[in-house]
Amino acid sequence: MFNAHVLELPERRDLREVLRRVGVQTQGRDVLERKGLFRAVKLENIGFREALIAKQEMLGAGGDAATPKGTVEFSHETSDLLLLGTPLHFRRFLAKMRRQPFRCRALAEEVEKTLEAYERRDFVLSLPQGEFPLDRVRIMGVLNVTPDSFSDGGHFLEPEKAVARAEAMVEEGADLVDVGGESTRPYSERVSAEEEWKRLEPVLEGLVDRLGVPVSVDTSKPEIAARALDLGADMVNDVLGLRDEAMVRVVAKYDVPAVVMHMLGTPETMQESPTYDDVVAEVLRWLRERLRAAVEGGVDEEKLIVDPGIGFGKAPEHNLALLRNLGSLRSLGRPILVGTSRKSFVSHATGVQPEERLEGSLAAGVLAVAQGARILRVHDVAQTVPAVRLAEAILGQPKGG
Ligand code: HH2
Repeated sequence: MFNAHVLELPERRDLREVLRRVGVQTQGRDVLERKGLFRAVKLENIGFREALIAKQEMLGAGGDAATPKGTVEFSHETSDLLLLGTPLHFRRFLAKMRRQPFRCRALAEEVEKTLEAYERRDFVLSLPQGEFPLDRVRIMGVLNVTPDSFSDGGHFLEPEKAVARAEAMVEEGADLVDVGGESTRPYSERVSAEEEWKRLEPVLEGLVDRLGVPVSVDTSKPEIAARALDLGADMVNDVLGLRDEAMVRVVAKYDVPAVVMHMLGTPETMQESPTYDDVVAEVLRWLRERLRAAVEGGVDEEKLIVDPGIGFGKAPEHNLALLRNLGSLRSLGRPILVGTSRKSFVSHATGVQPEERLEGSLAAGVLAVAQGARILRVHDVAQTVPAVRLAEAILGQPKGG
């Protein structure tokens, strides 16, 4: 018999490899690469005229498009639109849409930019001390200099213990260390800038320029970020996602990388029955808007990292949906950072006690890597490193970011 079998070819490089093995010539390979991949692009707030034209053009291009019933009845002013096709279909579609009236050209440009962003995989962060390529998954070790962090609060309040823990994480394989002086766990209380700096200063002094890996400061206060950067920290991790304009100014002024994390509300309120219609689309929209505002505020886009904010203003099902669809965030064209480590959704899904969340955290982290995450923020560095290295070995080259 013929040994028929279905191949899984989600990425361009997977298809390229199969074509090579089949023995297709280089020229034919380019053509087949445009035909052998499938992409689904969802758009929101499309006017009915643009939706109808897009549907017609995508069908004409050989793909297809889904619109709600109301679009053809002209009963919706705006609607969602789902475009389905191969890169070849999209290429033909985009060429046609550019020549169409209304907002068709803008639609075509956004679709083209998004498809390109999704394929991107060559991320390099430029740090004060040099380049930090994300050509492999980087492990960010968590160091909480707080009395009340949810999993390690109070363990590293003494600066010597904190510095020793950071050094141990580097020994274990951490590629960077994230130091925080304020807990952001649900319902946690904000601490004053004085208190936060009192915790951070001696630890940062003991780490910067000594640790051998970049140091990130986990803070939402612009004045703390500025002080930490003055002391020599390399980047900012802002769980408020640069929503404070003053934080945007600090990141722009120091020209350092920054993590833009999604959170619904603030730590005090975020777990009061968070609701979304479509959590993936809403997180994506929010991050896109924050990226736009940061760039408008003078931040170099190449310095920004996105994070869906697992556990921040999300019910368990929202965390699972975000992790299941993490690859969608690649549409933003920025590297993805994820923090699943020891979070409560692990217990919710598996029934384990809070101190037994390691295995679940690793599973979630590895699945995030399979979908393109480039930085994992973890407490258990020693255990995460081999899990991630194995995932990378199975996956081959990195799968976009
Ligand atoms: N999670 C926590 C804190 N900071 N930053 C980013 N970018 N992504 C995350 O998922 C993230 C984060 C919460 O974890 P932890 O630091 O251990 O707890 P606490 O906030 O209680 O200190």
